[in-house]
Amino acid sequence: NEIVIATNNAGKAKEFEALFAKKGIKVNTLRDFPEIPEVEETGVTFEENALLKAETIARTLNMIVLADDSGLKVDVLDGAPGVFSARYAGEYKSDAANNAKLLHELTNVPKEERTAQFHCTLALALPGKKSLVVEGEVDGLILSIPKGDNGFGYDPLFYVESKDKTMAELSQEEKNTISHRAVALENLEKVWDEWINR
Ligand code: ITT
Repeated sequence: NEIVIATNNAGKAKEFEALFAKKGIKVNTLRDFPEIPEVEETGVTFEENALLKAETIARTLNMIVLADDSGLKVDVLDGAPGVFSARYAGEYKSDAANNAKLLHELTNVPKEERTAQFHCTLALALPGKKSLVVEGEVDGLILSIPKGDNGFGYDPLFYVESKDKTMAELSQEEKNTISHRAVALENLEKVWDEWINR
C-alpha cells in the first residue's frame, strides 16, 4: 500500500498526503527520489501531460505512480491559462506573477463574466498495465483582489460561491472536500480496486 505522486509542486504534495493518509496509503513524492530528472510537459492537454508524467516515472521506478496535471480555465479567456497555468507568466515565475498576469488579462471584465473552473486530471500508471485516467472540476469566479493565505497557485483569486470564500480562505481540510483534486480522487477511488486487480 504505497504510491508515488509524480509531482514537484509542494502544494499538491501536501494535499495528496492528507487525502491518502485517510486511506492508509503511504505517499512518496519526487522529493523522495531526488535523482529522477524532471519530466518535460510537452502535451497540449491535461490528459497527455498527466500520462506523460505518470508513465515516465512509473517506468523509471517500477512502482505505482499517480500524476496530477491541473490548472485554471477561465471562460472569457477561452480556457486559458489551462495547461499553461504553472508557467502563465513565464517559465520559473512565481504564483504571485501568474496571479498578477491573470488580473491584468481580466482588467475591466465584469464580475458575472469572470467564471472559471479549476481542472484536475489524474493518471495512474504501473508498467505492464494500461494507465487509468480520471478528472475532476470545481466552478468559481475570479476576484479582482486576492483574498486568503492558504493553499497555493491561483487559490487567492478563486472564489467558491457555495462557501462564500476563496480557495485560499478555506482550511486545507475544507479545500480537500470540494476541490477539483478531491473530485478527481473520488472518481479514482471508484475504479481503483478494479484497476489494481486487473
Ligand atoms: P508538477 O507538474 O510537478 O505536478 P506543476 O505545478 O508544474 O507541478 P501542473 O503543470 O499541473 O503542475 O500545473 C498546475 C498549475 O495549475 C499550478 O502550478 C497552479 O498554478 C495551478 N493549480 C493547479 N491546482 C491548483 C490548486 O488546487 N490551487 C491553485 N492553483 C492550482
